[in-house]
Amino acid sequence: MTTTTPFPNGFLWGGATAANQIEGAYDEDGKGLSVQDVMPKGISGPRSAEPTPDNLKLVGIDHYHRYAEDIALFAEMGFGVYRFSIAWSRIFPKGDETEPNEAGLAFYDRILDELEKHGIEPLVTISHYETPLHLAEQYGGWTDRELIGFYERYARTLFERFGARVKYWLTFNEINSLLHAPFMSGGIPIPEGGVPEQQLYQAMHHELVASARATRIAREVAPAAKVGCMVLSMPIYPLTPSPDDARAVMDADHGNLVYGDVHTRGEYPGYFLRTLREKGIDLDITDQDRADLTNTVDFVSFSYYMSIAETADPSKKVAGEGNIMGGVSNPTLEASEWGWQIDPVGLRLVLNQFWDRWQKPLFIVENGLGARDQLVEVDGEKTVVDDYRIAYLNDHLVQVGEALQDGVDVLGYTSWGCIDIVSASTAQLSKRYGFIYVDRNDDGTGTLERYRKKSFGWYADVIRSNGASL
Ligand code: BGP
Repeated sequence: MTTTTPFPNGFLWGGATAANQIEGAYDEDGKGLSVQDVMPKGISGPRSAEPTPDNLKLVGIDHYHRYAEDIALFAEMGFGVYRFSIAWSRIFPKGDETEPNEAGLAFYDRILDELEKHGIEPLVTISHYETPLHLAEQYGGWTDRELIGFYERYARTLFERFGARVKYWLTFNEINSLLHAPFMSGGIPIPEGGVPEQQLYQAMHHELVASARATRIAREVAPAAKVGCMVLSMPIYPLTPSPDDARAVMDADHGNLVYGDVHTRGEYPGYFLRTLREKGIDLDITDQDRADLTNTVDFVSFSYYMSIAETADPSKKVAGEGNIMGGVSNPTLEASEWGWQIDPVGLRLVLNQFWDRWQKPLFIVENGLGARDQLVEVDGEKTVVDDYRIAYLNDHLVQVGEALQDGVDVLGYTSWGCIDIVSASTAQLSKRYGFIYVDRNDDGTGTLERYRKKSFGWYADVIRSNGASL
């Protein structure tokens, strides 16, 4: 019996992580501090003056020393691609040096050696919420135009060192989160009363210019490289069919889609310029900036976890739980324990929206379910019976198949947190995403042993059958 699948031959199946959430070794081999090393409570908690022992990211899951074992487990599942980030402050410890830290570069050579050994394609995020702390404290993060030059030097160093071994590159993780998470996403210290909007939007502009310049440099230095932008995606539904709610959705959508518009069209769209006018924001945009922005990307990648609703009615504006992008809860959807509303169909909608809007190949580089897993013993083996995660992923991948049948060009899928790692929003380990359980608890105790969950075998079957087993 021939098994049919909507997934094309060569579809890239894999998983995703980020340096600050997996590596640990926060000060080893010359690594400088990043903003994550002083965020012990995650995105909404206060930063600390210095790294503190309660910050689980200082050790992470010790991937810095256990990378070979972890990559072998990814290979056992049959990964064709593995997304990871390079920690900027391993390469330039303070961020404004002129010469890179060789020990930092050598670590990622070792990662690439292991991936090559197993025939796994690397997909590298250049900056994944890991701005060097010195750039935050000395320059105010991305509010300072100088960061464009520092980022350019960093990106050029990576393309020169790894350009022959890495085909897929992402410039910034969730570049559209800066306005909502200035310190984590833009390395911008947040004063009492918040960061003035003029500074936030100027920082957004600097990142977009830096992303475009990195794209141009890749073309010069690593011609085989494919460069993508990476945005946080979230379908937004009107809370009621009223035109006012529909317009509220359009406004919210514009706030998110402008980043992909700039990366694929090479200029700011009219609706964004109107937003700036109405906010009284006068961006410093040079002629060189405008020329730089025309360096558009090869593909668009995005994270997908949930959808939200939106309304024009202030009385209904009960903030959507758990997510940084605002919106309100959708009464028709269930939510995870952290309030993220589960909507597999939303993934098909986003894939169609992005394909129709930008006509660029798409890459799903984050999707997964964070849950409190229970380690149990089955037939003498320690494991987690994570049927809830299998159901979440299966339902979402079925929708990817639907989008492929809609004619959407999807390059691949890297499930988020393919191994348990530290959560970005909560800075905890108990919000687990992995196919692999890691024995480390929120209080820092644990053996760091790895155990295959039930979803490990399930995902191996999905990959082996190229989606036919869904
Ligand atoms: C995205 C980040 C990832 C990851 C993911 C899951 O916003 O790009 O780094 O953390 O969210 O979120 P969390 O870890 O907070 O559950």
